[in-house]
Amino acid sequence: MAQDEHMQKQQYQALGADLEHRGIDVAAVSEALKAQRIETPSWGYGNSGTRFGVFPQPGAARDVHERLADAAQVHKATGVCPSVALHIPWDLVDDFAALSQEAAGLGVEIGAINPNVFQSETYKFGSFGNRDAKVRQQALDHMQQCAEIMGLTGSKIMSLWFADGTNYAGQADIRQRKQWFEECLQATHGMLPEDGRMLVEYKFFEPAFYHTDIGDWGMALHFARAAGPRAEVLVDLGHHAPGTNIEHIVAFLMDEGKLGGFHFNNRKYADDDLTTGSVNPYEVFLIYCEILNAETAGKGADIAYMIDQSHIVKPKIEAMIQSVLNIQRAYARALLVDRKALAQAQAEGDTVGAEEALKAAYETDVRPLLAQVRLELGAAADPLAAFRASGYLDRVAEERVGALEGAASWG
Ligand code: RM4
Ligand code: MN
Ligand code: MN
Repeated sequence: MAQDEHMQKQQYQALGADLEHRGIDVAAVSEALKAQRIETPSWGYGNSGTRFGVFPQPGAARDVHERLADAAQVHKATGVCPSVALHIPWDLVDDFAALSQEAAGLGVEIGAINPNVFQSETYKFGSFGNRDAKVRQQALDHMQQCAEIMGLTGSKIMSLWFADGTNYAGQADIRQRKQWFEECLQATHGMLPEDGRMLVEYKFFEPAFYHTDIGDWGMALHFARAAGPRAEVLVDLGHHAPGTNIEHIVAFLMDEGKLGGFHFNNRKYADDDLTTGSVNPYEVFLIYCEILNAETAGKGADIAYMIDQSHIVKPKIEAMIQSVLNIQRAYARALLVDRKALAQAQAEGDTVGAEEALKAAYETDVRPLLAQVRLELGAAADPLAAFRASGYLDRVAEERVGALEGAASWG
């Protein structure tokens, strides 16, 4: 161990010297990395699957209490994941104030509240877009319940995703549904606690395959504006058509002051919910570059960085830690971009030089810097190794009897 620590120190010093030489303020970069926050989702810790099957894992969390405990392990190892998003009713309990206390005891807090108006039979033809006013009201009642849960848990964010849409041409009046969405989102805005805000997520297909009521970021932006001042857009990385330039969307929304948050994950084909940065780590880096560009221009925003993943073949806690590490790496590298060199290359029409300014940062091995940041945060220099060495998974695999049954599945 002492040997490892010694190596880590040496690597950090070498990297630090290189960065200073490149004119980078290492102390400022470290501070920014220490302030980074990434929220993990309760639903990433339980058994889940695809519509073809569910492969239960030994020790997978069986209820919200165990999901919080697992999330606390991710925070302990990484030092940057102090909050946990809840999905209602998957995480419904009788006493949310007590749940909040329980979370605090574990060293974490309740983050975004995610209403669920897509699973019950009633919502077969939609929630806010349903032609039946009684169903729309039922969805609104659920929003009210979620707003109350925000009050009880101190959550500041209601995170909204709708499965609403149609499967066949002619199935419904799309224009009419848009208006119902506007009305219902406005009503939901009125339910928010005083210090709360709402995020509107979009997705271009699935489970509806002909049209989805909030199909892209432009529609989400429209609906956020229609809902009220405390509504913003949520960008889920997996919710775009293949090839979409997500960093462009990020830049656009930040300039409009309407980027509220992210659901980090990665995809190869559809809404795959794979480990963030596993398929395309460069994309995550470019997203952070756009965020930093907007921040530098005085267009910074209070962005909720959340993970939305469902781990099917990987052990869940390890997969979550991996995601956090990938996100940290992307941010760290973006912080190393020589913005002056980039601006100069842009001004001179030097396309190669501009791209090279990004690549120089992207190709830097930031692992020693992040290890140092984690040590300073009181977390583990190597979170994955530390978690594996902790024996936590073996322990819960023994304790959590029945974890191999009762699997849930969603799309
Ligand atoms: C959706 C969307 C939502 C998530 C559900 C489980 O595809 O990404 O954010 O809450 O899945
Ligand atoms: Mn999502
Ligand atoms: Mn999704």
